[in-house]
Amino acid sequence: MSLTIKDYNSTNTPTWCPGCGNFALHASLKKALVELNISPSELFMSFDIGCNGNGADKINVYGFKGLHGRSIPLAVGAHLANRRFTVIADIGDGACFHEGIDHLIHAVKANYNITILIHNNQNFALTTGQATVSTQEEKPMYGLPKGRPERSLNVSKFILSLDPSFYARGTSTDPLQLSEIIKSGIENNGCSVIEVIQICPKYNKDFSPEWAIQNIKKTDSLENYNNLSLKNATEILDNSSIYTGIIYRNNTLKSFYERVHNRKDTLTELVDEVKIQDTAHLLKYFE
Ligand SMILES: Cc1ncc(C[n+]2csc(CCOP(=O)(O)OP(=O)(O)O)c2C)c(N)n1
Ligand SMILES: [Mg+2]
Repeated sequence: MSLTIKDYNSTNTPTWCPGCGNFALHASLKKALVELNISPSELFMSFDIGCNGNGADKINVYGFKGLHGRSIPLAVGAHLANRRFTVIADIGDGACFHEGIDHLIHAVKANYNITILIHNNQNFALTTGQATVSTQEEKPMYGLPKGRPERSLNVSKFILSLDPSFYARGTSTDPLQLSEIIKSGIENNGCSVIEVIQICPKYNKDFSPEWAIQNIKKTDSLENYNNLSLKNATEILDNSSIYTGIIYRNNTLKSFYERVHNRKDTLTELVDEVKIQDTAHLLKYFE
């Protein structure tokens, strides 16, 4: 029997605000999974803490919700243990670029074959809208009514500086394009970073659907845009318009397991090699 989106639906009531970009993101993800024919029992998702992480019980897959900023190492562990699973790390901008930024760097540099889905709503939403490093400079935020004093991080340029094997940017205002991006990210052999510019109607009111229509353009609309070219990718991130699509791919990079020599000829996964050890005899040393 063929898969449908209903196979991924859970019966839990969403806690997200009306109009939250998480609805669109989950719909795009489920559509992508159906079209790639990945069943709920073939997918592992790690979830973070935040509004994004509250999606953990809204999608019917194998999942684990860990500590704030730590969904990437959970995904890496799952991938290292069992490559039969498609692995996705779901994470917010706060978690990814503050608490867990070291894990992002590590995963991209190691080029584990996982997909990192960053919900970039430009704030710490679950804790009621504090500024993150991706919040626009000088923007008034919760606790900072006169504006944010720190400079922002250009997250796109930061990700590109890591020389990722795949970096794409989508938006929750275009779920069909986002679904295609997610499909390409999952199919990429390596660490795919997908940044989703996500509507947060409660704490980032400036980013409205109307604003998105005026300011967001697609790389597909550019003549001769080549996402294998670092030069093209760098130029596009300097543009005053925000472009969505696959920004950059480096398909010459080998994935982590392709570089681990001592596992090359092994047919089993690490999870198959787990042995049950009887440690009862050790207890006598503690008597
Ligand atoms: C180590 C740690 N620091 C801070 C918190 C408090 N906290 C919980 S959710 C959250 C905001 C998460 O923001 P983000 O990752 O952007 O996700 P969003 O809610 O915006 O989807 C924070 C700061 C925590 N739970 N653990
Ligand atoms: Mg956020």
